[in-house]
Amino acid sequence: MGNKGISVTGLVCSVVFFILPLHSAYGDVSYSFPEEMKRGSVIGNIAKDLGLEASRLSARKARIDSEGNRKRYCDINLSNGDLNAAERIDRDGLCGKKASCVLNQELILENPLELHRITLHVQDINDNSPQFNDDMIDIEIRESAEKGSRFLLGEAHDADIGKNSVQIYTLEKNDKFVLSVESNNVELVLDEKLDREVKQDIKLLLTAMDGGSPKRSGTVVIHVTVLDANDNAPVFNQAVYKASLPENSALDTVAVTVSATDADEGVNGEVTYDFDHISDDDKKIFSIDRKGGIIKVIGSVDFEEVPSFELRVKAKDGLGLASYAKVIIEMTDVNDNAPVIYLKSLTSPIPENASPGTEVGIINVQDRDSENNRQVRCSIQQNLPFKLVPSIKNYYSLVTTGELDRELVSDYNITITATDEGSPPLSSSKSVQLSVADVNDNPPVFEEQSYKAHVTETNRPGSSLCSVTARDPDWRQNGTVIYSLLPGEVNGVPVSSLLSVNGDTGVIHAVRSFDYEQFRSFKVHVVARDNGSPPLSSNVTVSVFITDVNDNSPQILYPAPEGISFMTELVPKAAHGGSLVSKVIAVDADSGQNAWLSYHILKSTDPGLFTIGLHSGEIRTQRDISESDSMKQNLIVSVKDNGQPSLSATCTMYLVISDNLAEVPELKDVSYDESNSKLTSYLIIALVSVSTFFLTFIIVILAVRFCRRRKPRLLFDGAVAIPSAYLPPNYAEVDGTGTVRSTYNYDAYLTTGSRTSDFKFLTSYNENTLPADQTMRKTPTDFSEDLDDSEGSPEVGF
Ligand SMILES: *[C@@H]1O[C@H](CO)[C@@H](O)[C@H](O)[C@H]1NC(C)=O
Ligand SMILES: *[C@@H]1O[C@H](CO)[C@@H](O)[C@H](O)[C@H]1NC(C)=O
Ligand SMILES: *[C@@H]1O[C@H](CO)[C@@H](O)[C@H](O)[C@H]1NC(C)=O
Ligand SMILES: CC(=O)N[C@H]1CO[C@H](CO)[C@@H](O)[C@@H]1O
Repeated sequence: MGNKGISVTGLVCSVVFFILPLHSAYGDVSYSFPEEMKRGSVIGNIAKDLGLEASRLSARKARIDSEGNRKRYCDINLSNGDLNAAERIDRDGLCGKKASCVLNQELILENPLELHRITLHVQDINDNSPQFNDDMIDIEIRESAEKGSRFLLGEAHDADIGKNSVQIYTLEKNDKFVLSVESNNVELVLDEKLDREVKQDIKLLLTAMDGGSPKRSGTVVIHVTVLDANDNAPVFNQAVYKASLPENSALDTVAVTVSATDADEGVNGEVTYDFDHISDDDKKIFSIDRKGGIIKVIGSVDFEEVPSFELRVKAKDGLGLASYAKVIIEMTDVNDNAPVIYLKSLTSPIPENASPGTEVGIINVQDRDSENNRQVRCSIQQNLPFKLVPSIKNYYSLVTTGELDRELVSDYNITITATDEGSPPLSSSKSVQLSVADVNDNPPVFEEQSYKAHVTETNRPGSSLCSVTARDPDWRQNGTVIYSLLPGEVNGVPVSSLLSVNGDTGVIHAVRSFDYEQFRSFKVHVVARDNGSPPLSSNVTVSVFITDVNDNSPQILYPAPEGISFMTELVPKAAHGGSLVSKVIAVDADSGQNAWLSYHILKSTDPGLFTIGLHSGEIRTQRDISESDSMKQNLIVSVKDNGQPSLSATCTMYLVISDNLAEVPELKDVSYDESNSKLTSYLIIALVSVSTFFLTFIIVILAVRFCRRRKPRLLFDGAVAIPSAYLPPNYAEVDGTGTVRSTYNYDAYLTTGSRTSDFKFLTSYNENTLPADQTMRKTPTDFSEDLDDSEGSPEVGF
């Protein structure tokens, strides 16, 4: 075998690729040549290489043979000794992955038979590209695969060998995978977690490249399918849901709909909703639809109770991944609360003299709604002297706007109306009762401007003359009227001794009998005073007119009554008939008819001689005086007034028919007893002295009483002071103005300070009392008669 030759020519072959004959000392030759030479290509000249004569080759029947029955790869050109490629020689097919591909051929020569071994070294050329088994590599990777996971890929094949075989793999650039090639294991390594939801299919181009020149490559598509894992929790489309819901919304009103999506597939992506940690209260108000995420109202929602709700909702997928969102439901206010009025304070009653602007009450208004719905306006009805003044916040002061007058309106019903500004507005009202307290602001007012009373004289003391009435519209004691007389004097007489007024009823009584002849009318002032503090009063004039009664007998002034003086009239003897002889002069204290006097001769010595003028009282002769007429003529003349019944007086007229008084010796017969007259004078003087003494005594007593602090109340401030202590028990107290302060009867029956004295002082008030001068002119008999009269009038009580 030509092993040595091969080794010798090995270097040559590597340097000069083309055919080189390998000489062998013993006639072996080897050739090295690339595969895939065209048929007929000259491999080498074997004749030359073996030192044979080319011309003789044919003769020697040179031929190429192969060992055994193997294929013959080359032929010999007998004409020139070239060795030609008998057919295409594919190294890859003949030798596969063998590192050297050697074909053994033999050259056979005859004449002489010679056998030469020919070794053919077939060299590889890069005639094959790397090739993958399939066009596409399908890989399924679960998205939950961890980083670094490896996935084996099939390797690429290249029929060539050595550096013409697959040298490098390259992976299309991507961010998920890298390639790992270790000892022919080509692996896909996960470099970053997959997310099916981002990219479900990934296609990558894998290229295998050989090291030939030029390089050849083959590719395959790696199809990565990312399988789902429940790696996605549901995701709400809002982190916070805000909704507003009017309060009092009907049941089943949708408040808000939450929505979450889950990127996963199938059961991994099925989202259900629920509340998360919800209070029991809220649970009664809201429900959530598990599938739809619709939050509905199932209870009553009241803004005033809960103005807003904050709920957490949970969205969960089939395998339990959950996420959460917040739901804020703001209630919107509806004007469903009417304002409420609270009366915080009230000054009632309020005095009627409260000045305008006085605060009488404080009102507070509250509305549970909010915003405009709680803006409240307050008002009271018109035409009241009150108004509401807004104060701090929702407080109002109720103040007066005008003068109050309890006598006009004593109670007010103030209706306070509060209205809010909602739409529609709600309102409520409250009525406040306010009463007005009385103030003594009205004086009593008499019903008439003045009063007139008519009373006949000699009236009974105590009889009522008239009554006055005054009204006072004030309340209780402020309107209680008390009547009294205004102190004063009438002709020097205190009015209290004339009249008294019943303090309660206003009935005016006569205190004593009036004497028309003393005064015909008088005026008093009656005061009506209320009981307020301070009291108010007014007064009215009461005119008392006294009407005359025939209580006075005619009084004969001339001739003077018998006993005081003795008078005679001289009638001249020569008097003719009709001549005026004398005149009876009489007066009557009464008036009118009661004082219209008529004169009559009751009795005469000679009835035919004298007449008297019926109304003139003139005594005239009826005829001429004759000698036969008696010298002394007495006439008893009666003087009558015209009252009903009439009163009369008589007198005796002594007439002497004579021309000379001296001629009347019988005059002594008719003259009164001188001593008797003197006795009468003494009697008068004595009486006057006693009276004077008595009066003085009384005045002294009075003075003493006044000096002692006037302690005992005086019954009258008039002429007589009587300590009330001495009054009988049922005698009423009489104040200084003569007012009887009770309904007790008042008795004019009065005594002096000493009860032991029986002297009835009534005469002081008796109508028979005359002025002192008149008294002086009275005869003792008159006086005693007067006393008798008074004794005889016991009906002084009334
Ligand atoms: C005031 O209102 C009350 C009840 O509303 C009623 O009884 C009373 O008579 C009213 N008074 C006046 C003066 O209107
Ligand atoms: C009477 O008026 C006075 C104020 O002048 C008042 O203080 C008093 O309360 C009133 N009396 C009554 C009963 O109203
Ligand atoms: C009586 O009334 C008049 C007015 O009516 C008044 O001027 C006078 O002062 C009053 N007198 C008394 C004492 O009250
Ligand atoms: C069969 C064959 O190739 N014959 C060739 C041998 O060589 C001569 C001359 O060099 C050629 O002319 C022939 O064609």
